Amino acid sequence: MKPIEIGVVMGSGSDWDTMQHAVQILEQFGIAHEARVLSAHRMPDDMFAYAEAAADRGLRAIIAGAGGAAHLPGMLAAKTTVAVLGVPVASRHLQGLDSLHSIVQMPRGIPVATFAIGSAGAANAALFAVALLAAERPELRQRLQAFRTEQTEAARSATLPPTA
Ligand code: RP5
Repeated sequence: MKPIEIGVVMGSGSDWDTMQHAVQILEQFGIAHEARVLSAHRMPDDMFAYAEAAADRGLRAIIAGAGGAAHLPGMLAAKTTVAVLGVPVASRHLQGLDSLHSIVQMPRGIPVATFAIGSAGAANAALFAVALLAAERPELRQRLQAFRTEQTEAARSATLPPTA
């Protein structure tokens, strides 16, 4: 079995609908990954243990999704030098603007790469992780380019009104 390279963590099982879009991309590119719930507020000790072990476990990046008072990405970043990619999950009352502000406003010195609210952000965080790995793997770079080409062709062949 290939060693896990990317961790996908989320503050609650209720974040899965959004975060599954990150997992789908990693599966599509054949990247060894894991997905688990890791709540900053409900299981803080587990969160710190995960962050502290991340580098020694060989994780290359952690994609962390959370909603509302979305402290998970920032607190993971506080405890590891592994790259943390933050995904704001849409919250019920504030539609994820709270999540976005919580994740993006990190103090200087502890970066979290922050993506769009919701499923596009989750997918893009995974594509970004693939791009990081592709820096050292030409075959992955080619697959990423093929993904872009396919997307371009789909956009070019779009008809109006849209069908699906
Ligand atoms: C956050 O609180 C989670 O990331 C989730 O987006 C939000 C709501 O969690 P649940 O109450 O649905 O478990 O910590």
